[in-house]
Amino acid sequence: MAQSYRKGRLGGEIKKIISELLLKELKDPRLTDKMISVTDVEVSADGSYATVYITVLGGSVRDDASRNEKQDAIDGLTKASGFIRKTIGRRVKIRHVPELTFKVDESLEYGRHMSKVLDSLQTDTKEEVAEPAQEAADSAPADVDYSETGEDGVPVKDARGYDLTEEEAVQEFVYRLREDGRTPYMEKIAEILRSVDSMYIFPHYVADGDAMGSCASLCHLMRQMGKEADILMEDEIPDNLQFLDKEYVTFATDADELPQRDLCIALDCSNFDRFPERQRLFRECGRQTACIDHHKAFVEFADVSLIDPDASATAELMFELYLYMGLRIDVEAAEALYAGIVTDTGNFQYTNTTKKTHLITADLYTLGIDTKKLNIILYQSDRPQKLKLHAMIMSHMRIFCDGRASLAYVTLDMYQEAGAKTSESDGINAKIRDIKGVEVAVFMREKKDHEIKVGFRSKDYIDVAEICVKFGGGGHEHAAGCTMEMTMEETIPVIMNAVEEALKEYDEQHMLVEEGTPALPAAEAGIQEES
Ligand SMILES: [Mn+2]
Repeated sequence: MAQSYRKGRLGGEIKKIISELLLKELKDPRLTDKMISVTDVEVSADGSYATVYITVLGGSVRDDASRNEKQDAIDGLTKASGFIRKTIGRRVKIRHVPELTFKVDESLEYGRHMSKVLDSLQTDTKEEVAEPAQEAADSAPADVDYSETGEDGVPVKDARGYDLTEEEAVQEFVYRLREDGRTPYMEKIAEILRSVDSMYIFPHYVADGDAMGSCASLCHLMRQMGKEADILMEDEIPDNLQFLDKEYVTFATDADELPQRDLCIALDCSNFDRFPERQRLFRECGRQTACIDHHKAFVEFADVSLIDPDASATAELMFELYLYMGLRIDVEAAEALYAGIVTDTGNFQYTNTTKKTHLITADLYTLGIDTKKLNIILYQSDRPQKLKLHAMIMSHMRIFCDGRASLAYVTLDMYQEAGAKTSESDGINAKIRDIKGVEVAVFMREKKDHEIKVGFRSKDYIDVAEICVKFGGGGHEHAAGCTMEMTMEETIPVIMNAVEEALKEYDEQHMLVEEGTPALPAAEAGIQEES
């Protein structure tokens, strides 16, 4: 164990030195024209060679241009390896500087993680391994760490640089946080969260699982750190998310009623209109403001923002932030994050779901979440009133554009007649998108007189955010929305036209119409089968 710790330390030193050289000294254009991060350095058992793992920011593994970018980076580093080794020799006092091999860190996280776990288990069964004298001297600081940890746990420095006991090391997370373009923003937010003593946390209105889950996890962890933290809301918590509120939520819209705190932080809010009744609170009740979000159409509104449009959910990004901060994520925080991820990905069905989403979810299992309990609360606890409302909505649903579009709506009268809450119309949009052959689904909700919220979902090839932008809204490729200041009757034809146009435009671009074949005949057939 001692040996792997020292190797880890040398690897860490090498990682630091190469990262610095990449920033300042290495001038090869193959290294300066892109963002290269060193993710890990593995030193062989005898210290004679080291594998340096790098990532090159931008592009995907599959596309050939980015493959060349990566090979370029490897070539550039290999050419500079003499200079790099000399610098390492100067900075770290070791007899022999390892030979360096550079590799692109692609998708081997899990495999490398497992081999590390196995290594640690094997070393564990052996008695102390004999060490070269120089290295033993090199490891002196490690001994200090040993005495501080007490007799039970032999400390292991993990990839993120904090101490784990042996038992915890075996349980180490599958997902490993890496340095990338988000890191400076993560650092800024982390610094703020560490330094403040008090905060208000803002989910968006009509809160969903991601907004509530992200906010609850943050509120819980901040309170555990001894900080004053509360979630401020302006409307009801949906029934199936109430379990997340462990006396965290205060309903407030009046800025004069609340004392000032160090920070107001909004989670899962893509713009300033996502909490209309609490805008003054956000501006006036915090000495500074921050935001963490994952929406593509994010519009800046806080002093500091951490935005990752590739994250499936804000909760996913929150998990990474907690890792970055070295916070202990307990089972309560993990369950809140699970609620966020599982709802924002439509149970891992939406295209925002990535390998990372699954790795992080796997880690939430490691932390002990009770998925059976959570899934019953989240998905199997509907009120009969909700079903009555859905029946009313579905009875008015229309299919248009030859079965490629669907539309449904709900009015204030319908809520009242069914005895249902506003949040109980959630899920309709996905349901009417799930019809076979439907590409675009529109769900319209009367919020008040002359204010209609229009939600769009698409399945495959239509970018619904583009449609919404025309009406002053926005969102993601497959999920977007806008607000129309008209009556329901007026809104319906306007939106149907916009959808029709988007589909027509797509067909024209893809020559489906010009070739004289009906657009997607299967779609039409699909609808007929259903009826
Ligand atoms: Mn979200």
